[in-house]
Amino acid sequence: MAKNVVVVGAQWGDEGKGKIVDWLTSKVDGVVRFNGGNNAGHTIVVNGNKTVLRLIPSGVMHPTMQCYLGNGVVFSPSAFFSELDQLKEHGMDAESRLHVSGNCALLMPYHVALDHARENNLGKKKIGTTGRGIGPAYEDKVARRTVRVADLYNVPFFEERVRTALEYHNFELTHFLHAEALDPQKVIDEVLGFADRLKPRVMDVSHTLNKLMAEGKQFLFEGAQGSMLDIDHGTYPFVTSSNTVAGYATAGAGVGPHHLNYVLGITKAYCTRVGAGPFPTELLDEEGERIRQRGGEFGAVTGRPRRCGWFDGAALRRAVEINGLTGLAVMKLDVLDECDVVRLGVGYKKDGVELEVMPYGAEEVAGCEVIYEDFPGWKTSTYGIKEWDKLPAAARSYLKRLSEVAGCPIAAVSTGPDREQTILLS
Ligand code: 2SA
Ligand code: MG
Repeated sequence: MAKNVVVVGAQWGDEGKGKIVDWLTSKVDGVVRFNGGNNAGHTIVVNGNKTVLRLIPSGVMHPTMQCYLGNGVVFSPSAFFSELDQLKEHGMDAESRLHVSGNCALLMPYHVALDHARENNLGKKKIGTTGRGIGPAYEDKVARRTVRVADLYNVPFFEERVRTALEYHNFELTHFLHAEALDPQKVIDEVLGFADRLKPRVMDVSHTLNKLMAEGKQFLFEGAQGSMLDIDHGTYPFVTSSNTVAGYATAGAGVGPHHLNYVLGITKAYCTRVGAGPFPTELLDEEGERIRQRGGEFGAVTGRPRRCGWFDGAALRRAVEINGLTGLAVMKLDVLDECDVVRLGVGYKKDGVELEVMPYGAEEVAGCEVIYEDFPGWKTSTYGIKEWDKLPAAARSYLKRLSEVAGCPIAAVSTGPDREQTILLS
């Protein structure tokens, strides 16, 4: 395995990154999150109990793994400790293995209030956010009005910054969004209430990673959401508010690009999306419903049913380019086992012109028609298959063409939720 690996979603999130991260984690010394916040969602089973990780890296499941939250993450102390406490309830005490950059922007209670109020006001035009306050938290960071984790330990400074920020946000909440104002003192007390417990977890993550890398330690950078939700490259404005592409691992963790040796893109053998926005290969019929049921396609954080459709080659090709993907992991092949015909989107047509990659922006994507190639279904179970040669010939042709269309070799195929239910190709 290459030294340091970045794992990113190559679609709209929920590609199954958690399983791959869990599997790769056994080969590294630490796992690093570099973007997003508690809008990620990964369902895991701890001692027979289901729990959802949102902010804490999935690598935490390995009992000795060190986990880092880089500066690119928006950090909610309440979400962080409620996840840790849940893990503890299930018999896993992971607190001492988690390290949080002092430079993370804090995700504050008013960010959550703003997220909800804005979505309510958008009505039919809403983005379909996770309601966790992610957009407003990044907005404050870029506007240079945020408070960072390190600011919790300079109380007068923290208080003054929060009061100023809330003056601004309360005006928006009450005047534009018809929502309730928040009490600054309550917000200050609530968030400062986490400061003591958090203190031993705070470190200079960038410097620590650089020092450990110099000693030969290896890391896995765990991306959240997916490439088509990237703030710059996704289906804007139906995107999340951070960069989700592999390149952001460097800015969001504070390591140089030369440290990233392999970029693994995770894709499903089909496609899903949660929230609003264009989805050219979406299936609105029973076939889509069958995929949803067979694939268990419901949001891990919000429980929302995910929209389902065929694999989208134009979107994947874009993902290969913007991430510089070295290899693909194709997940959930077995979900397609019962399809009579499996359709593969190989490109788009817009105003009679063929497009190789998904165009930028939701408006541009909306007018695209998908060019499909149809493959006969294999109509036999691929569940749990561990060798390429044991796959039905029809499934192999489908995957070969998928890789060709994407312009990226397949490194792994997943045929079930367990670690062992994986075909390794490189
Ligand atoms: P936000 O909350 O501001 O990041 O939402 C903006 C858009 O980004 C999408 N988004 C996601 N899409 C898929 N999965 C995500 N994580 C959870 C999961 C989602 C869940 O893993 O299941 O449980 O519902 C995620 N996070 C953000 C979101 O749908 C908006 O389209
Ligand atoms: Mg998810």
